[in-house]
Amino acid sequence: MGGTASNLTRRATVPAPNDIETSKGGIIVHGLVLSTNTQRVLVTLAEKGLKYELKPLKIMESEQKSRQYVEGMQPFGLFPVLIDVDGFKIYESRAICRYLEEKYKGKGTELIPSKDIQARAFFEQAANIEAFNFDPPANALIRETVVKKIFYQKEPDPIKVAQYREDLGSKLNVYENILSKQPYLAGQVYTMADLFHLPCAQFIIKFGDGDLFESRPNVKQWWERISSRPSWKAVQEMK
Ligand SMILES: N[C@@H](CCC(=O)N[C@@H](CS)C(=O)NCC(=O)O)C(=O)O
Repeated sequence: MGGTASNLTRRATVPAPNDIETSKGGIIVHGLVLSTNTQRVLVTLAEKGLKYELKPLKIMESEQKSRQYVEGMQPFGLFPVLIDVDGFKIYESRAICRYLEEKYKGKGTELIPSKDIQARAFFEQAANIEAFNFDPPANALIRETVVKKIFYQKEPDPIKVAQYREDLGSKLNVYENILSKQPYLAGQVYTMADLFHLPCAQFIIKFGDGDLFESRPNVKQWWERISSRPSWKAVQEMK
């Protein structure tokens, strides 16, 4: 679920920021299990073996657009937001994931190479591939095929769907080439760059455009490799 065009001027009755933020000393995620950006954080927490509490937002009441939330949690009125055990608060899903990796380095899977400078550079390259090549057309396709239908009860525009499929397909052609030479986007090992793809790719597959992945053998194998990890299965089971 990408950002929706909720009415920014609508104000909901929500708990005061202190109530929203209250932590019993554990990690708190404010978000929704069906949100792509929340799932990105949840799968990172699973890979790191970290316990947390997911506090669902009342989106039907536009809680994320309330003044309390915008002022105290996320200035753009979006989610997820993570509050760490010491009260440290951070938003933007990819930034949250990177923070968790740095903060809990010794725990669970190492998701960002830290010792080898070239491996780290290849990770950054792969993370940028996801952010600037995969995410824009993937999100556009999800907005047209999923968000429009579920949140606005409107049928997808077939011309737009065809355009977004073509945009994403042309990027996945490059993925196909990269993944013919290495099993993961950054090289030989699974990294956070692969993980970042999981939520949007899963939505695209689930809502009828899985052929974009299936029809490219190396992309298909990569998808099977990254989506069969217990961390992602655990997030899927939360729905
Ligand atoms: N770049 C942000 C995007 C956050 C975002 O768009 N979140 C969506 C949920 S997946 C949201 O808050 N939608 C509610 C709205 O637009 O009001 C991130 O990665 O955290």
